[in-house]
Amino acid sequence: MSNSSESNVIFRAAAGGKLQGHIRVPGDKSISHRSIMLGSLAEGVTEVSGFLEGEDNIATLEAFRAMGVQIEGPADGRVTVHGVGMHGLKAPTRPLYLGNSGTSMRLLSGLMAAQPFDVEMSGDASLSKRPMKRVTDPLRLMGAVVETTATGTPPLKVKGGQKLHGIDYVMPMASAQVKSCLLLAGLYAAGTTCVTEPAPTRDHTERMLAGFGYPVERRGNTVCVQGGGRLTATKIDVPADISSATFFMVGAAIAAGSDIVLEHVGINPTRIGVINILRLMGADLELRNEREAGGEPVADIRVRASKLKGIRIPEEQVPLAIDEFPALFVAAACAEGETVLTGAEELRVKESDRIQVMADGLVALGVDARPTPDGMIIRGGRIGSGQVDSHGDHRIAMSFAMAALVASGPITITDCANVNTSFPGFVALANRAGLTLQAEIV
Ligand code: SPQ
Repeated sequence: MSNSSESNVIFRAAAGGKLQGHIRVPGDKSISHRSIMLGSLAEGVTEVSGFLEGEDNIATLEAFRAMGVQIEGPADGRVTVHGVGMHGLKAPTRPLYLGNSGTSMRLLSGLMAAQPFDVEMSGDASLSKRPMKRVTDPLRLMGAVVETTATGTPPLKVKGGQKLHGIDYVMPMASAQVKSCLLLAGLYAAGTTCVTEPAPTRDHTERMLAGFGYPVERRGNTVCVQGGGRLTATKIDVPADISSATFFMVGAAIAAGSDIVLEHVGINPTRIGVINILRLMGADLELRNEREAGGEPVADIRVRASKLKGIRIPEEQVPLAIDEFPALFVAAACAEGETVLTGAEELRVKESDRIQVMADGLVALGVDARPTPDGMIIRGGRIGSGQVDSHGDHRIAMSFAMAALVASGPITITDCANVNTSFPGFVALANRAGLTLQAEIV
């Protein structure tokens, strides 16, 4: 799962510290991806502010540039997308390289299935191991022609010129990427495409489609679009990413004396599992100045240190906090008593196997962490000193950096280059907030 570039990065985090001040973490990764995709297909010019200039989002942006879309920026989070309309994309002259980004590949597969040209999509070592059958199976039911490797992994080869038709699809897993892929393909399909999810997942695609003037129908856990509509350019203000804010929420909750305010964080109800779970554990979190920005609810979040207790994590919270478990495992390691996570087998197919990799790292630091097929059992206690391997997974690297706040000695974290996929500037911001963290290029 390591980064494909030749150099890599080691984090050296000194033990101790507390988090303080007012900080704004970078823009939401999921919303930033979608702003480029829908902006490109819209009629008119879409202005995006707060765009996440991380490697994953740049991969999406470059893919659309390669398909003839004129995009200015990013500069200070501002991007201007000159939309080409639903049928204006051009055949790229080379395969689309999507780096580490599962969202780019899975959402693009839905859009590419409906284009008049062939496309090949590839990724780094981690993305090349991630399951794609979850999108290629339903896309084929819609009439798409898509090839993967024999094991259902990238590269994806999508054959152009197919006529798609709408389907009624019941997803076997709670996945916003699968839902979004099918809705995006559904924009081009004859008739209606409906996707039913087993549990609510992030709804940024649906919200943003509506923001671009595309009708989306919701009935309970089912969401439907009619093919053949148009998107009208708009302005998008991307809120700070709750998944990036999570590291600071957990750090402040566990480190005595912490008191931090995280500004302008997206608190979409389909993303706030981390707030719900931390509150159940006894964390002191206050949402201030709740407001709306570009169709998404936002708030400033104040977090003060408190005594955490172990809990059984309610399964309905799992899809609402799916990317936050690496950090939540660190919170559990600092809580009194046992924390039990179940129903989270999806964690095994992220940028790394987040159950195994986090359990290995916690055990290396002396924590009683026992992985299970669909979760983890963690008995809180002391976090020791040592070296852990992030396996090239950005969220694991940043979670262990926060663990150093309460560790008995320094923590060294290897294979951290991919922090730049979702959180450029993490080291500087973490140091400003109170961590003592050095990044060393090796
Ligand atoms: O893009 P990628 O690599 O899949 O990123 C991750 C992450 O931790 O940043 C997952 F590893 O986020 C996904 C998230 O887990 C982003 C996402 C989206 O934007 O639609 C949805 C979730 O994935 P899934 O598989 O549950 O649909």
